Amino acid sequence: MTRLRLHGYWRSNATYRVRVALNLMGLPFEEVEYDLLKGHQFSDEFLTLNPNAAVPALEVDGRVITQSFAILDYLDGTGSGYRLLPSDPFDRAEALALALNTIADAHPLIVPRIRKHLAEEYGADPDAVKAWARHWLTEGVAAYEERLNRRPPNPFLFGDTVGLAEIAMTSHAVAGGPFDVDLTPFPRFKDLTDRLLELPAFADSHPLRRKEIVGAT
Ligand SMILES: N[C@@H](CCC(=O)N[C@@H](CS)C(=O)NCC(=O)O)C(=O)O
Repeated sequence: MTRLRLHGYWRSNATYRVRVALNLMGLPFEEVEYDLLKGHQFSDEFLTLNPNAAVPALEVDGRVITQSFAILDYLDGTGSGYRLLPSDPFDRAEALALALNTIADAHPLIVPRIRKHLAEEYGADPDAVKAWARHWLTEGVAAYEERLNRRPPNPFLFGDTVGLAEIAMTSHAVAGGPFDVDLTPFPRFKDLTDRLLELPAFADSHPLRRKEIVGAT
C-alpha cells in the first residue's frame, strides 16, 4: 500500500488544497508540521524535500512532489477512482483556469515571504501588509464572481462532483479570513464556497481544524 506523508503547515492554504484532495479521494495520509512563522521551511530537513522552501510537499513512498497544483495533478492521475478534473476538454480547461486564478495569480502575492519582504525591504507596517493581501485576494474574488455570473447555477461548478476548481476557490475563501476580505459584494462566490466548506472533506481539512489537531497557539 502506498504511504503518503503530507509535509505542510496548519495555516497554509496550499497545504489545505492538498489535504482536501486527499480527503475527497479517501486516501489515508500522515501529516508533518513545519511552522513557517518560525522559519522551519528553511531547515535542512525541509530543504531536502523542497529547495523552494515552501509547503506543501507530498512524499509518496519516499519520492517527493511539490507545488499543490502538481500534487493534485499527480493524485488525479493515480486512478483512485475520484477525478479532480472534468473529462470534457473544454470543461477541463475551464476548471484549470478557475484554479489558476488562485494558485497562479492571487495566492503567490500574499504568501509569508512576500509579506515579509514588503515589511523588511519597503517598510510596510502590519496594516499596509494586511491591506496589500486583502487587495489581491479581493481582486481574485471579483474575477471569480464575474465568472460565476456567466455560468449556469449548477450545484457545483461542473455538476454534482467537486474537484480542483472548487478546491482552489475554497482555499481562496479561507485565505481571505485573516485579512478581513469582505465577501458581501460577491454573493455567488460566497454561496458556493460556504456550501463547499460544509462538505466533510473541506470541513475536516480546514486550517482551524488542523490548528486544533496540532495544538498550535
Ligand atoms: N505555488 C505553491 C505555493 C507554495 C507556498 O508559497 N506555500 C506557502 C504557504 S501557503 C509557503 O510555504 N510559504 C513560505 C514562505 O513564504 O516563506 C503551491 O501551490 O504549492
